[in-house]
Amino acid sequence: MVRLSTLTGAAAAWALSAALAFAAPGEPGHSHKSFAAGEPGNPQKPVDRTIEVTMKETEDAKMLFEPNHVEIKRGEQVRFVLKNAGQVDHEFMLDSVANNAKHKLQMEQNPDMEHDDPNGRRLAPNGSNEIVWSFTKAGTFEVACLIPGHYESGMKGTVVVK
Ligand SMILES: [Cu+2]
Repeated sequence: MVRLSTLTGAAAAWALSAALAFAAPGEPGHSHKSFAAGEPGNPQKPVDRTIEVTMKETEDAKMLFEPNHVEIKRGEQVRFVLKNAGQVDHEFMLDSVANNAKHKLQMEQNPDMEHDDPNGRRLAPNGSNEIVWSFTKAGTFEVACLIPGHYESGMKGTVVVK
């Protein structure tokens, strides 16, 4: 009985060290990215609202989102239906002002950077796409186009979650 438990203990210790060895740094783990403005929507659940957002340039050389201000109740799941009515690519990035500012700097250094973020879409002219987003957090967030020069030309909007 005593010998058996000793053996079992040794085997358990070996198994534990082996497990630790396999979990050593460098193992490609998947991290759960967290988002400032809530979280990616759940396609199994119905959406509470659909909001159409048009991206375009204007004749006086501005670029914008229409609408550029939306108010949402915390807990709502929203479908953003995005349309690029302009003549150049545009993006829709939903994030905190701080995260968009950081991301914008990265885009300035690497204008061709491709991203496939659940909180953003890039649309070619005449393109359309959508994002279903769950607004789980209250706060004031930002929608921005981070293609160099576009934000400065007016491509930003606010999303207030109450
Ligand atoms: Cu743009």
